[in-house]
Amino acid sequence: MNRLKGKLAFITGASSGIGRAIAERYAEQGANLIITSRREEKLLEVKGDLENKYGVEVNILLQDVSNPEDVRTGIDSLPENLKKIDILVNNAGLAVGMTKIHESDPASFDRVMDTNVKGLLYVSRAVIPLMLENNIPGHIVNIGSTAGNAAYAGGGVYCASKSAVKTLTDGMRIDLIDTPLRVTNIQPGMVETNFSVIRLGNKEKADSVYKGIEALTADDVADTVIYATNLPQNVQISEITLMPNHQATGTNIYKEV
Ligand code: 8X3
Repeated sequence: MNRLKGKLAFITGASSGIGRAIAERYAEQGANLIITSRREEKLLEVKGDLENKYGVEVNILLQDVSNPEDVRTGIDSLPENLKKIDILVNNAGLAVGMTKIHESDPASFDRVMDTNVKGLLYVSRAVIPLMLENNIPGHIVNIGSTAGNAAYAGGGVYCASKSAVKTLTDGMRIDLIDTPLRVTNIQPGMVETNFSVIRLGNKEKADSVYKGIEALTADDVADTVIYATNLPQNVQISEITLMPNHQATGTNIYKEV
């Protein structure tokens, strides 16, 4: 049963990777979209592609989630019909490098925490009240990570940011316990996207991360988001952890050599 047709989904970081795949899966189900990112050209490309393929309405919102003013004014300026958001997917996130905390550039701490943690908070702070005011039985999906369950070498800050996503998701679910809103944390393990290219600075290094293991694809993650948000209103998935077949935990990975 398709409960997503005609719904309005707001997806951050939707110009590429997991965010773009999530946008496409919602469009495929007949949902209309608001997609956000800092990259207008990319957003326009996604909009054109999804509108052509699926005949849904795709609205773009240019915003840097780590800038609270940008987030607030961007969402305030949406026309009334686009303020009736049914599903918020807090996807925007990144990792910077694989270095020890005491050897890292302090600016990288800000980049990771400002996007993965504070960005999620700013967007949620703006969107959740709209769901409540409009009596919408909304759904908040936060994209966490297996990295949120335990730290690994060179990943201290990124792992901490995803631990925060896990705790914030639980906090939101508690805050919204007496409302129809549902809150879900999706925790993917290894997913092959541009994530590692951005993190490590080049494609060769990124390729070596996924060598010897069939990683998840962005579509695999998107399917899980669709599953969690298409369930009947009385079903609230608190957390889904998904990993490739040969990954057992965030740090136990079997690679064929
Ligand atoms: C990203 C997964 O394995 O790089 O969230 O930490 S991993």
